[in-house]
Amino acid sequence: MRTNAELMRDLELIFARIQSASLPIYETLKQSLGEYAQSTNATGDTQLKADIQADTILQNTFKDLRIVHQVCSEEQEQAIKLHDKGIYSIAYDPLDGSSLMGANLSVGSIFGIYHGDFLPQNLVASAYILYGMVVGIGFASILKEGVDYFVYNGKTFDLQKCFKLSHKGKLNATGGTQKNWSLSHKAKIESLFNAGYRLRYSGGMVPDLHHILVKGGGIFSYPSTSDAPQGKLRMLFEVFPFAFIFERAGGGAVCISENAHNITEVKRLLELTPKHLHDTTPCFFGSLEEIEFVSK
Ligand code: AHM
Ligand code: MG
Repeated sequence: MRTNAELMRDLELIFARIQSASLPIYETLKQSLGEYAQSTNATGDTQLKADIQADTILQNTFKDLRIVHQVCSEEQEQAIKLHDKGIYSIAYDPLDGSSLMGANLSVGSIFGIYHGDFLPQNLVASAYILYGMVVGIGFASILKEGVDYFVYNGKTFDLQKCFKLSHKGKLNATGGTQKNWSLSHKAKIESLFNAGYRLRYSGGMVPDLHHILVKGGGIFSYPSTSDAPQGKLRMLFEVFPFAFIFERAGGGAVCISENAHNITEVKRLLELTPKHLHDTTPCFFGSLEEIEFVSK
């Protein structure tokens, strides 16, 4: 195992690479019109040209970093081995929510940094890049509580805030096709709205979860539905990194399994074991009060 000083140095190296990759990806987005390519990715989604460009930028970003053993991308079928003696595995979604680009909405990149193999217990840090009016980066690690948020000022990334969630928030970001929700999920969401929660859902996981972090609380859900019992969001590329980030911010992150009427099991997302790189899971991220409420 690494000492804290060694881990800090390694994470600084990886974070510097993420920062520098964010700028060419942002440039790519500014030149792209949300144009589709002729290809599909490992999950069968039609790719945008920008998905492929962002993926290539990130592959090149980590390629010569000797501490990285392997990387794996939402856009690739298999993990890519980089350095035999490397000790970290990095999983990333190069451009999450890319179908929103045509509508000129914000999109993001998501990173999970594992010491060893791609298992949630091995996560040592997570990051997301948000491409909006400015480029912002959230970063959390096992070395520190809270989620540091950096904003690019045209020259450097300045630390703007350390996000910590309140026990309870006001936002409700609800994903999935509503007609396919379970009755119990429908009832929970309705009672949150009846209690005064406001709907905030752009359809981009990065801006939607970032919004909750900025406002200090609330809940984001992408549940099990009758058409997608295992949800939509991928464990390695989207769910585990944000579960880690929400826990570091003092909130919770759970998987709720349910049948048409009732909850059958509630588990911490970071205790799940993926069988395949592209496995998905129902997921709930939020402040502790809301997570407790939806878990009952
Ligand atoms: P993507 O990786 O194909 O872009 O899909 C992920 C996105 C998330 O950003 C978002 O939370 C979710 O899919 C939205 O799905 P839906 O349109 O079903 O609400
Ligand atoms: Mg994605």
